[in-house]
Amino acid sequence: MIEDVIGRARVQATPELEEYYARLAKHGSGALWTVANEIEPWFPQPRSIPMHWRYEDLRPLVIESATLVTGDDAGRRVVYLVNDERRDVSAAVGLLYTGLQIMNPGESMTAHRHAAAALRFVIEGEGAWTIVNGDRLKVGPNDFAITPKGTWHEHGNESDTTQVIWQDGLDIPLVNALDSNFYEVHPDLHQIPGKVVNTSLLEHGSGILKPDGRSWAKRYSPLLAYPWERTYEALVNLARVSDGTPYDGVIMEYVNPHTGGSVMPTMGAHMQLLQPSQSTLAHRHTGSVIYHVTKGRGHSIIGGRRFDWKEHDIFCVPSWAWHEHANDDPAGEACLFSFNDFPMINALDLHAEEAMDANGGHQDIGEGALNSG
Ligand code: 1HN
Repeated sequence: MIEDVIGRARVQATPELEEYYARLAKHGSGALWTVANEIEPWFPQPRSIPMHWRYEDLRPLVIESATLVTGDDAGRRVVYLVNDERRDVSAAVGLLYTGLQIMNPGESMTAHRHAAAALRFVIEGEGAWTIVNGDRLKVGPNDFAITPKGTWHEHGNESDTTQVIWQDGLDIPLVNALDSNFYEVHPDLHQIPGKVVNTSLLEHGSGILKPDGRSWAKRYSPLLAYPWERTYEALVNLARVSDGTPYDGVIMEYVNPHTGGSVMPTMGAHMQLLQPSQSTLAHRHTGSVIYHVTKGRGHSIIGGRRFDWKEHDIFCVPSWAWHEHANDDPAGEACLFSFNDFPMINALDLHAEEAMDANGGHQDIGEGALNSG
């Protein structure tokens, strides 16, 4: 890619240079000016495209998978959602993975752990449980749970009648891109859970108090499950006193109660509420986001394309793509769950953000893309 700009690579190829490049290649080398403009874009060039996955399309296919393979053979029975431009790394957007996992009544999966971190957002079914490092969590629709890096985990469905479907979110493409992934099957195939269910919620989930004299040195949240009722209550309470942000409406982050920071070092998660007929302003930022429509119907315009969504649909916003959301229901609110790679973007000081102004121009609203925060 030649750019006729001073300060950018603008060498025209000649037969002499081509012959020189061929000799460099033989020695495991190359001329920077042939690739410099590609590897140093003026602004982010995500390969991922905005995508929308309709639950009504995917649900029958997910249910079909439960008759095609056993949980034991599949390891986890998951239909994963993949970005058209990121099939090579099994990512839904950027370096984030997501999928829909189904468990039949009475079924359970074996215990394992990996360097990739995982999160779950429950879609349907009442009997789901997961054991994370010995803590048995019971989770129902719209509950959010985490399986941080290196924690032993196994899941099941104790219902006699209904299937469970939940959304998995993982940072696997990231961890693989960093060549840092490890995987282990539990030596006993199963953990022995503690006697009390949802221990982490009883210990760390009060929201206003933290246990005295208890230290927590790990990099992830000691709270492993975030029930929907309390999430929704917090959101509605905030909506009574705040309009939230112009770009996202009333939005709250699931936090590590010990630090107030993100739930895990690589991935964060939010729940947001859009008031009846509310539409937000467009902005763009570095970092990738995967949304799950928890409630309501509306649309988002992402990278200039309109996606009409309804309950349980999933869509993604690639890094640096303009996006805005609208609740199209004049009578009811809409809620969006989302997870992202912001903790990592922030840890690496790569956050940049711009707002679109009324004339379609843009305005920096971060610390400046090339300044250090
Ligand atoms: C995993 O461990 C689970 O434990 C789900 O439920 C999906 C996708 C890729 C790698 C590991 C699970 C996964 C996964």
